Amino acid sequence: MCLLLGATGVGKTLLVKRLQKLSSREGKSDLGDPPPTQPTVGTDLTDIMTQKKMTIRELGGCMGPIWSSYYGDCRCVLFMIDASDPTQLSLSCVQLLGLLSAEQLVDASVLILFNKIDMPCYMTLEEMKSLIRLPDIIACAKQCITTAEISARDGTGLAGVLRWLQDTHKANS
Ligand SMILES: Nc1nc2c(ncn2[C@@H]2O[C@H](COP(=O)(O)OP(=O)(O)O)[C@@H](O)[C@H]2O)c(=O)[nH]1
Ligand SMILES: [Mg+2]
Repeated sequence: MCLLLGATGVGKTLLVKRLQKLSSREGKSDLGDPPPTQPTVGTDLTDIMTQKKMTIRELGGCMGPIWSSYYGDCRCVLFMIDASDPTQLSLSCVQLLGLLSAEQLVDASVLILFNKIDMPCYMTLEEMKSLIRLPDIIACAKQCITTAEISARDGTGLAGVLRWLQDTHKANS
């Protein structure tokens, strides 16, 4: 089970829809218009078919206080940050520190996704790294942490996310 976490509206639901489409079309890159998404109330499960079936559980952003009740058998975490919203960055940083310090997630692999880089005024990876002191966070964390810049809207970086999921899945099974 892979958890997909992040504040409300960062693009989690759109990402899983895109990954689902991408994995079922094997390499054809035209994703088409972004499908509409509804704010996730509670939690959504999505199966992604690659060589093996993978289940991604999205937890709605408003469930932040009880995310930890889902950490039990989780070896893989996607944590999403909205790169176009400076006002949400401090919340995301606190959420990230919280999950990295969770006892149950010490063995998990973590992929931090900076989404919405198609927006005209997005923060670059370098800017966000220095704003939340990401190198220090990564150095202190017990988990193996990877970062990626993506756009769930236009598809930038999504093939890399799929590859990371496959590799992590293989390593854990
Ligand atoms: N411009 C842009 N909009 C996005 C991107 N990803 C998601 N969105 C939009 O952000 C809004 C919230 O997306 P949603 O997937 O419901 O966010 P969630 O609350 O994290 O599940 C929707 O209107 C999406 O179309 C992106 O990469 N770029
Ligand atoms: Mg959602």
